[in-house]
Amino acid sequence: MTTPTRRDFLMTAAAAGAALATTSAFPTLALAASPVGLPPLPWARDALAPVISSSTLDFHYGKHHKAYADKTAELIKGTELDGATVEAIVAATVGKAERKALYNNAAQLWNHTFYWNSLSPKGGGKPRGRLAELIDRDLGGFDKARADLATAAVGHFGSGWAWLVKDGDTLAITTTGNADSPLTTGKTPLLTLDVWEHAYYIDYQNRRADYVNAVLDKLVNWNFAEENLAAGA
Ligand code: MN3
Repeated sequence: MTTPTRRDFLMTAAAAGAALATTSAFPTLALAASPVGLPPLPWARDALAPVISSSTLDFHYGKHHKAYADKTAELIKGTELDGATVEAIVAATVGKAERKALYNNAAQLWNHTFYWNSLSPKGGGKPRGRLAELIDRDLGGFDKARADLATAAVGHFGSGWAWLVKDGDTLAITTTGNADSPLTTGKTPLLTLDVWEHAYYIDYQNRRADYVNAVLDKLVNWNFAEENLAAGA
């Protein structure tokens, strides 16, 4: 299956109105068709320490992520989007000023679930297989790709996200601001790093670079990126 273009995305979003409960706008992703609600973390809350402490997760997952999930559920209640997947809600609300609050909360609900899966207590190391081959081909090899991802994450101004994506047939590193994600521009997300201050301030205060480098060294889940690459291929 090819990566959806923006036109495909918008058409899918429009079509989503007909069958919102079952249609995902992003069928190629490993995490497609996410129900509204707070999903369980994929590891124990203290499993990422000391790189990311359980105190950070108490707030980041237990307060921030939960609030995005709760607010999304509240905002869809009694609307035509009640029962829709998170992906379909993002698709149906992106770019619509009157639905900005729902878009922001649903997109942040999705982004955080994707972020938790981008981390693993057994992470770090290097990607393998086809992902490693594409990193060599498109991003100048692992060391350069890792450095460029760190530079993008550290250098992003303000709140947002750094991503490894597949853009058409090519891997790329990109960032998005606030709640935005590559989903809505037709790119396939493979991996993300949250660079909102709430992701690192308890553990690293203002030292975003220390957080980013520690995550890339110890937690980044290349297996998840490989799964997304395989699912979106
Ligand atoms: Mn966050």
